[in-house]
Amino acid sequence: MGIKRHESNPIITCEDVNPSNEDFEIIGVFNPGAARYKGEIILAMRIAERFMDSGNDYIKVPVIDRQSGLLKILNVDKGDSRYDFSDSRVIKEKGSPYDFACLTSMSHIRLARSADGVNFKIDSRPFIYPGNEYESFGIEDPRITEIDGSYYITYSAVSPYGIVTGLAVTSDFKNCKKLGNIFGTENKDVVIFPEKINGRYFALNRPVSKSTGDPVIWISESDNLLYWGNHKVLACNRKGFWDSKKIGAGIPPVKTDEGWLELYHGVDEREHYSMGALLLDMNCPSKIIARSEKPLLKPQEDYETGGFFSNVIFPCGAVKRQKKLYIYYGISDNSIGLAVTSVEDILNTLV
Ligand code: MAN
Repeated sequence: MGIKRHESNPIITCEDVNPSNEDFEIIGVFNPGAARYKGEIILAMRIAERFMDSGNDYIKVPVIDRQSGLLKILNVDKGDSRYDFSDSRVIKEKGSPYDFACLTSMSHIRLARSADGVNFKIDSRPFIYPGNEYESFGIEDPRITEIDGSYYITYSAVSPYGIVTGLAVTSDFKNCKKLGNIFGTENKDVVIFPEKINGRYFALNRPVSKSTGDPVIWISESDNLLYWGNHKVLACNRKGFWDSKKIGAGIPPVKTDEGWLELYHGVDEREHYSMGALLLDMNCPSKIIARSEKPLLKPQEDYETGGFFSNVIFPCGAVKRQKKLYIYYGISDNSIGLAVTSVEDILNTLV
């Protein structure tokens, strides 16, 4: 059967979502974590918003004030030659060693619910909103792992301190509790395995070294989901392949008869994001058994090669439904796509 994009793709777009604030417009609904809850499929989606433009001279950047926790506007003069506006996602300061001075939008996490995994009803209010000083530029890219009836949500928290990974937990998808930062700066793309292995929890994560080394996937262990250690490199980028520049974990690993299946994103030299798979040893997940030589999904449809930041396939969640695997992926920082396959079909592609 292979892997098939759903005919209704993109299944969720900006038009389907109402802004969290009357001064905002939605510029992206993407990179969703996924879970099964009481017979429904739930998506935790990243919603990116910006102030509606009121003039041509300034970019009104939304930020959360680090002291008060309230929303405020940072006005950045479009004519200010100190800044570089060439990347739609960020504003850079020319000559600065940092990747960005601030973002052009602010993200929060919103839920969508569905009985069939295709048609979703979207909550009108945010589920997790940026609030503390580590989240002042927004919170992004949620992944959900169910462990013993609790749903743990990891997300990237962005602020002038850098990007860290926060953890939140819910048991009913109504109330949610933030548990703090589980990985420090610069670390994101954190996915937690759904059960203990040899008595310990495991998580994949993606630190970015500023000294030397490319962004690659690490694996870490914990006794309690809050404190992580025994960090090891799991998988590296591969020169000459579709994942040559950087890689990051995508969905929380899925248990299969042959080991743990991880769907991850890889970026090539053109800055195109594609999806591929890793198969990890069941009892020793720091050991790779097999890996995709070619991407399982690469940007090719019109809606994938356009968008806010084009050519991005960014999986963050998958659920099993009627022997199929429903994979939810962010499309070009703009909308949500669904790809349907089976675990067996993916395993058959791995070498
Ligand atoms: C980074 C993150 C993601 C985003 C991609 C593509 O990896 O910011 O949220 O989807 O870049 O822009």
